Formats: sequence, C-alpha cells, structure tokens
Amino acid sequence: MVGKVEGYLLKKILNERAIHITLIDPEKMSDEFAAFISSESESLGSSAIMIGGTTFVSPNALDNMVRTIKESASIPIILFPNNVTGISKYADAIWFMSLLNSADPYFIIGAQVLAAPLIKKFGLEAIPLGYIIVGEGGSAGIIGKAFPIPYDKPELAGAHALAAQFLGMRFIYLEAGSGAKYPVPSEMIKIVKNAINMPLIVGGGIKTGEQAKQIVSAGADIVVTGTVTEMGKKEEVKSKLMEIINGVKEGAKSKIKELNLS
Ligand code: 1GP
Repeated sequence: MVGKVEGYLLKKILNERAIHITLIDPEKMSDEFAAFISSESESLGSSAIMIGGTTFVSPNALDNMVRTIKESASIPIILFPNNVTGISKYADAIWFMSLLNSADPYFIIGAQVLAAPLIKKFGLEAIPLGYIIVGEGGSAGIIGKAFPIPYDKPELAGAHALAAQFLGMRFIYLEAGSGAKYPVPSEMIKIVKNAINMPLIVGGGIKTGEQAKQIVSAGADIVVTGTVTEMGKKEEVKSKLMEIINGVKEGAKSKIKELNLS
C-alpha cells in the first residue's frame, strides 16, 4: 500500500517532473548543522531530507538528530539506513532497501528481516527500494560487499532495475557512492529509466548544478546530494544548494520540452 510520504513524492514528481532530496550523514555533522541544512533545503525547494551514512551511529544519536531536524523543517524525513541501526521512530518514512548487487545476502534480505518487526512496531512508512551500486561504488560498495556495475555496462544496471520492478519494488536508486569522482553517466541513467516504469533516484558525486541538470535530463526523477553541503560556511552551503536545486529545475524544464515535442 502506498503511504503518505510515498504518495507525496509521487505527486511532486508528477507535478514538477524532477525533485531534489538532501542527504544528511549523521556522522559528518552536528545536530544543529543538520537542522540548518534541512531548513535551507526546504526553503530553497528540496522535497525531503534523507538521513543515513556508511558506518555506525548510535540509535540515540540518530533519534536526537531526527528530532532536531523536525524542529526546523517540515518536509518529510526519510531514513536511508546502512544497517539495522539506521532506524528512528521519529522519522516519517524509511527506504526499505535491498542492495541488489551485493554478494552478501545480509544486505539483500538479511538486515531487512531483522528490521521489519521494529519498523512495524514504530509505525514507520516503509517504501520498497531497489538499491544498485555503480561506478566506483565508494564506501557503500565496500561495506555492502557489492560488485559495483561499471559505467560501461549500463545494460546490466538496466537488468538489475527491471528485476527489482518484477519483484515489486517501487523506486530504483542508482548509487555512485558518496563523494564519487564521477556521478552516474547519462547513458546509464537513460538505459535504466527506459527499462523501468517507476521513479529513478540518482545520487553520488553530484557537485554542480550542471551535473544535476544533465542527470535529470537523462531521466532521473529524484536527485540526491549530500557531500556538497556537508562542509563549509553557511553561506556556501546555501549557494551550493541553490545551484543544485536550480540545476534540477532546469533539467525538469528540458524534460517537459521533450514531452511536448513527442
Ligand atoms: C550517497 O548518493 C548519496 O549515498 C549522495 O552522494 O554525498 O556524493 O552527494 P554525495
């Protein structure tokens, strides 16, 4: 059943053609800075906040961060867990994700089995997501014991995404790895988007508005950025966020143009 947050995302994608989500890594910043980034993201046009990192953060610390963010932003907070510890009852939803190209069944279904009863108990909205690590894969690739799909094998990414669709997942995430040197290339995004019939999320290594625009023009429905706004002065964070969100909007315009031509 489609829940409130998922319905909200689908509606936004339908209306705006592409949306931006800010990722907060709880290991990388204070609660106050996370709250600042979240409220700026909301006022500049981000549609949601995702919270998650690669290594362990205590459930208490995660709870505190989610609660602090909630005080300064009202867009949905979606958990982006790296393990069973990435769950907080204060969030609005959780990406219920399976790392499709992991060699370790723990990341495909094991952690999900352990976490499912707690997610139900907390009443968290679980949004089924097929997670595919591509390119260099970064820390997520190492921790998740993935075989990252090389950028020159886009059809393999398409096959993974289609398999996820046949299994009933409702979103696909193409992950280049946090801080990746090169974001997911347009060719891979196009092939994956053509293979599926559901929203496509792209993240990892997106540092400029121009890159965000290209990623949306290639077919991404959701662009996720984290690293670019993790550090620096508040003014720099603001202008970077503005640049990326404008890039997403520009990409959405070119999508609409294409739709009108076809
Ligand atoms: C990582 O895709 C996200 O899981 C975001 O990546 O930190 O490189 O923006 P960046």
